[in-house]
Amino acid sequence: ISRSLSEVDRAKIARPPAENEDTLFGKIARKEIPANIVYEDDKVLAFRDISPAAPTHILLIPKVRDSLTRLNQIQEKHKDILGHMMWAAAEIARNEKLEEGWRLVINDGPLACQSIYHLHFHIIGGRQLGWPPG
Ligand code: D5M
Repeated sequence: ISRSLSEVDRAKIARPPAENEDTLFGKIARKEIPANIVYEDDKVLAFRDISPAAPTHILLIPKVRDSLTRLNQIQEKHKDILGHMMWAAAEIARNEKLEEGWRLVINDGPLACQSIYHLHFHIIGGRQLGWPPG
């Protein structure tokens, strides 16, 4: 894909992969490629975003994708892991001392600029954030 395309244009082109198609975050979850990990338990992994949008920018993923490509695709069987991810996000924000304010973001699908189809929460904070987002 041409480098001259804007980030938005590239995100529009990106389409969800097939169920069995691996992603970068699958490789990070299996420790096949390095990441700056800030939190881990048996179900989830959190690491610093390689291209931070704020002083704190952490990505939180389920270790096993199990058809969790994007929020739009969640099923009833995912309720436990999604609840665990919400709890872990708050725990990470507390660890990062973001009590003055922070944001939890899920970019769901092409128009929201989702670029990696392994569900991930963005934990963003450490500065005054603007609203509405772009
Ligand atoms: O967000 C995908 C995010 O993933 C985006 O903020 C960049 C980040 N990213 C991409 N590659 C890496 C690696 N290797 N480590 C850490 N962070 C990474 P989305 O919501 O899909 O647009």
